Amino acid sequence: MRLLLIGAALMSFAPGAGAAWTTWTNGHEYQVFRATAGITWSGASANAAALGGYLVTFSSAAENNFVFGLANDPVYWSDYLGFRSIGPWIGLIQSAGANEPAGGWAWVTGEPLTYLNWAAGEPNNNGGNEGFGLLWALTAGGRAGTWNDFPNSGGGVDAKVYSYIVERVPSPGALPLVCGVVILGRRRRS
Ligand SMILES: [Ca+2]
Ligand SMILES: [Ca+2]
Repeated sequence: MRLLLIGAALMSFAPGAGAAWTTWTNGHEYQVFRATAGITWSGASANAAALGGYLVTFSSAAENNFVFGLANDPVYWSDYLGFRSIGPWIGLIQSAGANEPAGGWAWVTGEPLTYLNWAAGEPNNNGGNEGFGLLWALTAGGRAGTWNDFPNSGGGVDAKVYSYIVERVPSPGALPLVCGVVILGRRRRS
């Protein structure tokens, strides 16, 4: 029993341990995070890196649909001017000086941006400063897996972004290390 507790304690120090990561068919782990005071794209991206990952990237409709399932909860969404709904930040970014509104978009990982899922009318560079991607629904109180370009700081006082989605590739050495400690402990005991 004591050795099992040691193993559990070690696991609690693993990056992101104790949180609800969900693994998809590609082996990557995904989690939606809330930021109750609001968060910029840059802040969310830094948090993702600190967790050993990156803001989520969508290589296919299947991946987009799977991740939207994780984010399809009202706690991650906020109102935009009473007629749209703001979802979590994703790993889409536009290079400075690109042709507006659709030029220069890329995934933060450098993966090819081949699959596209912009909401109708997006990207539109509304206000002239929208260079960061998030999930966006075209109805008040709605939720959707479609994308919008948005300002880094959100769309003003009444249009903050309160969540973000992190994707990460599990480290192949992490789990065997923990298991090895538990096995070693058992051997000592016997
Ligand atoms: Ca991905
Ligand atoms: Ca936009």
